[in-house]
Amino acid sequence: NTRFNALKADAHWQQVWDDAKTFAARDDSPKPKSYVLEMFPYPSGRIHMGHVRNYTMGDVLARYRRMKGMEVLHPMGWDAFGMPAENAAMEKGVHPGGWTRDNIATMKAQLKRLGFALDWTRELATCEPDYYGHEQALFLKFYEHGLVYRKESAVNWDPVDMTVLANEQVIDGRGWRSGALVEKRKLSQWFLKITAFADDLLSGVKALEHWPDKVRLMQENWIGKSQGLTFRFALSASVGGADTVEVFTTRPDTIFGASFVAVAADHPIAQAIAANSPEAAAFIERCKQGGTTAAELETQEKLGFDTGITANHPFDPAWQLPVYIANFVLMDYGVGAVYGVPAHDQRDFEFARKYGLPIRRVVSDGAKDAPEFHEDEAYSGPGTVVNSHFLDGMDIEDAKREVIRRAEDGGWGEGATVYRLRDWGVSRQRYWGTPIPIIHCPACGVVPVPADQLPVVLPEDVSFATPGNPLDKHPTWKHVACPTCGGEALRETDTLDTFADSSWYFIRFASQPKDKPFDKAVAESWLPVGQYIGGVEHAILHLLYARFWTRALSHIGMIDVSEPFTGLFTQGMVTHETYKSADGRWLAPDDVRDGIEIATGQPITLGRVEKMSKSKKNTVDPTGIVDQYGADAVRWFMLSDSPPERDLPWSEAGIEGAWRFVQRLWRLFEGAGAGEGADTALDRKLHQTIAGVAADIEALSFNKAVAKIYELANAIEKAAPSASRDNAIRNVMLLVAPMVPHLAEEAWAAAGGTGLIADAAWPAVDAALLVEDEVTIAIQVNGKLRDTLVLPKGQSKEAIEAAALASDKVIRILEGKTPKKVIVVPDRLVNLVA
Ligand code: ANZ
Ligand code: ZN
Repeated sequence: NTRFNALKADAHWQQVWDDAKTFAARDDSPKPKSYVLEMFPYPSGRIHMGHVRNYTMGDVLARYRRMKGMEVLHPMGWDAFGMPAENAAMEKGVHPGGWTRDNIATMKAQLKRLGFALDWTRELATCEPDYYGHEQALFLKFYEHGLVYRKESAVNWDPVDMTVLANEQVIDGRGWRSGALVEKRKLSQWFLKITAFADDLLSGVKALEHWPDKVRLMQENWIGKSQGLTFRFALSASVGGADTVEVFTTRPDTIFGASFVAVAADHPIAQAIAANSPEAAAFIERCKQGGTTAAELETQEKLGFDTGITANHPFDPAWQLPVYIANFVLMDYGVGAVYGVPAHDQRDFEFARKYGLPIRRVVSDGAKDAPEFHEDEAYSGPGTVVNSHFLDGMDIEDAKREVIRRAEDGGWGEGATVYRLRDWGVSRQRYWGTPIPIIHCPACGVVPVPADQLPVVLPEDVSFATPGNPLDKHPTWKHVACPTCGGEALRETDTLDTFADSSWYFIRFASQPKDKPFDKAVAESWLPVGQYIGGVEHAILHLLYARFWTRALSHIGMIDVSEPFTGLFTQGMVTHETYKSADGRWLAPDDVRDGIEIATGQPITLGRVEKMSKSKKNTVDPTGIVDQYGADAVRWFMLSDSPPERDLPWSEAGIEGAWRFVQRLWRLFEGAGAGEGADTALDRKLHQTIAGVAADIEALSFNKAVAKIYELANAIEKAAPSASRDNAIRNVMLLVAPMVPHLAEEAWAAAGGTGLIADAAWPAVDAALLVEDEVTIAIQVNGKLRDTLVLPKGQSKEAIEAAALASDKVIRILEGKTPKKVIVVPDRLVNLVA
């Protein structure tokens, strides 16, 4: 017996696959095509265990499908633009490009070390002009077709650093570096018209049956289709020439629960009041503080300014509602004004508590329908309308329709289908992104960069020494001649949201000509991605944007695909114990041995098992582990211990167990000999395992496939030498080839297999061996179990009866008498009535 030398085998076979371009997908292949894709990584520095788990799953499926005779596209690339590169530039003084490309080199080597069956000939990085230049072309196509427009919109402005902040850089309303209170600023920004596809994106996601239900639901909620009503309240006094205020609601059923009307700080009514009231003006200034995210707005203290004006309730003009200016009402949503129903909306509830406004219940959840509301939070669930005159007793949905009908009949409001989804603001005031290919000319206005001037390349010589967008500060880059009039003009210095880069990379993987983003026919021959695998953290935005981008391309006739990913799987996280030192510092696994902090000799406290993260120091670097145990043991462990959708707790014991099993398989492979004769039970076990493992891999139930392979290995180890046993061993090589490919190649070569096992065919299943061919039949006399017989399956009633009557036990009980009646249930039981 020899030991499997994993490190040597890994290096050898990885070289062989590389040299032979084994996993390069052929566009012109006659085989059926399959596209397996894992979400491409952001090159942050090093590969982490989460990547390893994600890519191992995809790899097993890709290798399996190749063995099933498919032409598989399994590519890899880099989502290479983004803020961490700029942060590194500011903190370490390195260039974002250099930092990113170094990380790519490191991470690529790490991935190669794991032996993934990736088509590296199609590798792409979104930060290179040969990728983002095509993205600029697509942006301009969208522009041409009216799917791109420019609009004023609020950004987070850091008044100390004098820079625009991304939402994640605003922490508790303050800039992450300066600590200054963030202000809302209006800037002219580019938008993609995702709302034009709202209904289509919604009906599309409902039909994606190979997506997790929870992801579908998240997308549905994000799109948020609902029936709304826009209507006008008459005002007690006219303001700035208006004597009504228009509001938007999705809950017209709650109209009798209204206790105030509120307008946004930049609403014309608020502006008109501020013109004559310094207090109102000061309040409006105050509203400009704080971040722009929905989460920020949700948690911010709700503040209002009573304008002194009132609004008449539409169903009772004598009922006067105070009109406020409020910080939680947004100008760019609905019509920038609302009516508040404290009992049934949490924001309104907090507002009413603060300003002593009535809280009137108008929806009963069954248990409670008293008019006064004493709960601690608003009730926004379903129910029956109460305390609401003609709406009383109606279900809320019927009540909505009724109020809309009356508003339309009375001519004071209009119902409409509305979506929560907003257009996609893609302008980012940063350097490390795709330059928006637009030129602003004082004479001609907005001028798209002509196609023959693409790509608009990012300048390399930029400075991060002072705050602000380096593109804007660059001495020459933005100064260009207008393509239309030739006059002096300026380039757009905003770059595209990096979600744009990941919205079409899977198309570029499928087809990457030099002169255009993709070739229609070639891309269509691969798309849609049949199986997409990634983290649930991308369940909403990335998937929605990619679905939109694909639809937009299809809308303008560039590709005939609507849904980019027909199968989606979201894998669980890799977790690890956490450790804390005696004085409360997080400790890395390497800092701890047997409950003691190595450096100090102090006992540590064991924390919870949590997702591996740098902040908790509970990460394990995959490369160190691969160097110790070999790629196959790591791959096997990633697949074996937990269902793929669940968390996988990393443990030393787990990886060691995987390593031992790899060695055990090696000994098993070595133990094949020149056995003779058949072992039908083992044949049957083998074929059941082949079929079972195939079904499990197709269903991505890798841990179940692994369990079946363990069982088969046990059965082979127990079996006596036979031709069946040798055959089973050879087949195990094929069964494990997608999971532990280096071991499988090594064993295959040693056993004299032809070619690479990666190219071998998945073993065929003999259907006859899948069924158990013997059955156990119960023999009863007068309903009492007296004996059991093992008979070949499918015997005739007569044969079963004869066998039962021949049973020694039955003969003894019947004492020579002929039974009065014989009941036979084939393959199951015989009852003799004596
Ligand atoms: C009355 C009401 C009663 C509301 C109730 C909700 C619950 P979704 O469903 O997320 O689209 N709203 C409308 N325009 C707004 C704006 N510009 N800024 C802030 N809030 C605004 O939200 C629609 C609801 O958000 C609307 O329905 C409105 O409050 C509020 F029990 O009207 B509702
Ligand atoms: Zn011009």
